[in-house]
Amino acid sequence: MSGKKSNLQTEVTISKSEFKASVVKHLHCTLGTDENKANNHAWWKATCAAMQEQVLEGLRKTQKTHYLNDTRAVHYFSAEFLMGRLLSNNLQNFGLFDVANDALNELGVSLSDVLEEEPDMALGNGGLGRLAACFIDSLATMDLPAIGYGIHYEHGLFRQEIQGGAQIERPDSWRDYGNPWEICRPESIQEVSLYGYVETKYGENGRIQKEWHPGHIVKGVPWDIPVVGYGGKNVNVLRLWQSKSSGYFNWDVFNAGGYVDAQVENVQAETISKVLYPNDETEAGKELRLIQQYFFCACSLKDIIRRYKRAHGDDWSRFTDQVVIQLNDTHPAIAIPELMRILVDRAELDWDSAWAICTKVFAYTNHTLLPEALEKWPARMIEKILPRHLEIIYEINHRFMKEVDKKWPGDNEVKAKLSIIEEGNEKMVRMGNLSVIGSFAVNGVAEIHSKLVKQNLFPEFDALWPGKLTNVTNGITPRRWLKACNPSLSKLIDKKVGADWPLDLKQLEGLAKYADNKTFQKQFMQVKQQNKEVLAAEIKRSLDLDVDTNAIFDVQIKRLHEYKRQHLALLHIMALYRRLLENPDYDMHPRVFIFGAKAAPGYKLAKDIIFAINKVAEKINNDARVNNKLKVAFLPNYRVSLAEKMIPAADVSEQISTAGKEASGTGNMKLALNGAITVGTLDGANIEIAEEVGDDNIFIFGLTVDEVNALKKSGYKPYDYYYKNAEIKAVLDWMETDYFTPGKPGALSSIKQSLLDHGDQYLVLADYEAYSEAQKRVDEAYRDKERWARMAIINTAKMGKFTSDRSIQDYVERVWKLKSCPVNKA
Ligand code: Z15
Repeated sequence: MSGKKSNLQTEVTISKSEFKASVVKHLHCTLGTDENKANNHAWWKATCAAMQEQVLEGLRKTQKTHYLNDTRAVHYFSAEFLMGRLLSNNLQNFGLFDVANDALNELGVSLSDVLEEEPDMALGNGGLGRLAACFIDSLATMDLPAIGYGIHYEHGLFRQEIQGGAQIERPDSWRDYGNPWEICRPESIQEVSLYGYVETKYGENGRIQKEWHPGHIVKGVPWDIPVVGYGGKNVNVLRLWQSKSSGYFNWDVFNAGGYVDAQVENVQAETISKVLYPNDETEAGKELRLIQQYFFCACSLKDIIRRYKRAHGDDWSRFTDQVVIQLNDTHPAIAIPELMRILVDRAELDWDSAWAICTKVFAYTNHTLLPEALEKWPARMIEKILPRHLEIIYEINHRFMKEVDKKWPGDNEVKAKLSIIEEGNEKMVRMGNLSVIGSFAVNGVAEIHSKLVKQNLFPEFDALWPGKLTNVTNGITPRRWLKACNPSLSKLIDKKVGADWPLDLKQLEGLAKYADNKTFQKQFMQVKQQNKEVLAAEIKRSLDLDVDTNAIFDVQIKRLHEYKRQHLALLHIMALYRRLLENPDYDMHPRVFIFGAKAAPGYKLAKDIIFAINKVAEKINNDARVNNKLKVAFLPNYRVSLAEKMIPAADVSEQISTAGKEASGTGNMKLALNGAITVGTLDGANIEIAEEVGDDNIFIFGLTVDEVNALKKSGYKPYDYYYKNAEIKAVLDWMETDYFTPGKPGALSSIKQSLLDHGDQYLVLADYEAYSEAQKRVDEAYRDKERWARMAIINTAKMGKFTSDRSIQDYVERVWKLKSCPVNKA
């Protein structure tokens, strides 16, 4: 990034006493309470309201600036935005954190307690949703005209409880007591059609006209969440759509005495934005999910077109200059046929002109190669819900097949592969193919992933349109993931390299020269120690478990998925336990393995792995023979706000996916930025992290992508590893006893079965020995305090590449062609 603003140069200057007065005013006038009666929740709301005054002033100025400059803008379409909490972030970005802290202090209130009152805005599952949140933070920070479009879910990702070791899902009701940040915009309500049929009409000039007669109409109500850029000058918006009944009232049904039935239609309309689907990387193919996708895309496109027409009327010629739409995975891919429908059926453009517009507007990000995550919808389902869209999809495909035939004449195999339609028992619409065909740019999210997208997923598309497939390596916002979550480390960094690193993360490189400095090493590790003590207190509070902060804090935090291999870590933990039981003098530095993970509610084996981790933890944590060396803590309800507490305290970062399966990973970046050392495979962004920190400052192990492929090709036999490696055998057999589940032998055996009888798809056993050996290297390195401190410092110093500002700059230059538009004064 070129812009080198100092973080002192913020737009807003409000004094402590003014802030105090504002909080008290809101306590009285917004919340109807007073300083004596108010609880922390009321203080939280009043503090948000005080902050929101500043935020909305920034929003107004930003929107005016964008309007007056008629700026080109990016529209980030995403079914998920995993925002987490906003108060601390907004205070930080406005440079008002200390002001608020002091102001509340004088009112006898603790800001950190107040911050804990805020429910996480968990409108996302994991990496993909959090990436969207980091990206809109960077867009706002970099003064880029941008709007996030998504769904205003009434219930975000479920709250996880652990009962008897097992995951229980509870509804997340983040808005039950109100959301102080969101603004309803009834003036921008949109209507969305569903179901019905298509009428074919013949115009005077012989032109065929299609008219969709919908069966249902639902309303989309927009809620705006201000997105405050660092420095507080630029405030963008995240616009989330809530579904409502359109108010269309079926009087016929009512007159027939069906008042209740008529109301049922309302209930159905309001179901659309009720709940976030909790599956990360598996497509369930549910009708409601497709309706959710179409609902938010249709609302958002209407919104974009309304704004465009306000400036340009019916002249479509400048549309592609003003509008670019980034599709966050294929979830919003239905926007492509929807824009075609608007242009062809409504604006009455000819097909070719409409297609030319479409293919200059959309760009698509692919986030996975996992076949179960690649969306396919039954053609029959699309036909029922969106009959006109299915026709349009067929027309897009028909014309595309002609193009394919020009390139590969008569090659039916390549046609079958590239077709949007998958033929078979049930015709399916492949949303990935539709996205590639309808976009002008397609990107993967890390170098290796983008390479595999080109080589394995879409090789023919790459041959057909050279240069269309590209890479933009993911990033994370250093404002939330270092400055706000790790204030002690941030202050230490400020002293060494100045305070501008949150806007220019490459400046962290300036820390490298202190990597061997004993004093700095001490300071750096002292901060880590303090953060570990804070997390230890949280572990005590949450699990009633005592952990030794001199132990290595070994952290694996991510969605529970077999490809991420939490069970590889579990086998190794069991092996350490076994080594300690067999030899009480087994030489290892004390270690606490700390997990956070949610499993999709319908993903049986993932839930079994959570259960197994908890059962093994229970046994180990209560076994005095090994307690001075080994503990396991599974922290329930992993979420953004918990990540903010875990990441600053981590010594070791577990990034152990099967090579080729993790598209990028972003937790890997957050942990390394906070001085944790990665134990990782050569997968996703781990490879680029290794390039940045150097081989001495990371623990790489395991099979590479090529080795994985070769092993699978030669016929992988997990039983070979079971019989060859006594430790693997002992540990897997242990799972079948009732040692960890007294009275219930076999309660953990589904894991063993998946690894042996079901073929161990993710090569856990093949990588076990290398992993165990890498963990010995970790142990040895940690005992050398200076070596470890040096490694940790280098990790923080070399993370500059992974700021989401760099990712966004890549998108701006290579995809969006956007110009920044700083907000005018006054
Ligand atoms: C998701 O969180 C990711 C990919 C998906 O296809 C879906 Cl549906 C959800 C993740 C990737 O697994 C992760 O490697 C990547 O860092 C993240 O998206 C952001 O790109």
